[in-house]
Amino acid sequence: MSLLPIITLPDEKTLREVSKPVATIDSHVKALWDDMLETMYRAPGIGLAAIQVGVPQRLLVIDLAKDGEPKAPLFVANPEITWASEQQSDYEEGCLSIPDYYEMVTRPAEIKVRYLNRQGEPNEMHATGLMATCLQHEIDHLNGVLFIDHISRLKRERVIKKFQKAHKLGKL
Ligand code: GNR
Ligand code: NI
Repeated sequence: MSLLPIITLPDEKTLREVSKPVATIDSHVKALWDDMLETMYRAPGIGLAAIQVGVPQRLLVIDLAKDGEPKAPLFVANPEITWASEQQSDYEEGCLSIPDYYEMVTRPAEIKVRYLNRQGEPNEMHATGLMATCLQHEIDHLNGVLFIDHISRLKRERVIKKFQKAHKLGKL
């Protein structure tokens, strides 16, 4: 297992890529999931999409277990949202690819997701609360979408500019 570097803004070239479905759950996919999980735990974060470590495949990991609780990793490949509730909910989101920035995002409160699990079997889950938010956040990453795309254009452009400026200053 190894820690992978997490890609952050201003690298939109990578973060805006649309990831490709995986054909089979083989040893390479499992090794990548394991590295992503270790990277996510270390960050720390509650979810991570493969594109955040530079791999444009439709893979993600989530673990919502709190400190001191037993780990509860969820390994997801090729997720598809098959149903979303009319009811919306607000959650203050952050992203490991946009460090130290948090904003309220409104999304469907409940969703159903079809995906392949670690055994390569099709599965469907009904997610609510933080799991619903986190799954939608991660599935967005697979489509090149960031949580700042769900906030006002003014706030989005401001945060992107801040990261562009910091990057240029760091490179001088
Ligand atoms: O660690 C994370 N926390 C979080 C909090 C609220 C909504 C979404 C998230 S996901 C984020 C990790 C991340 O960037 N995943 O892509
Ligand atoms: Ni994120």
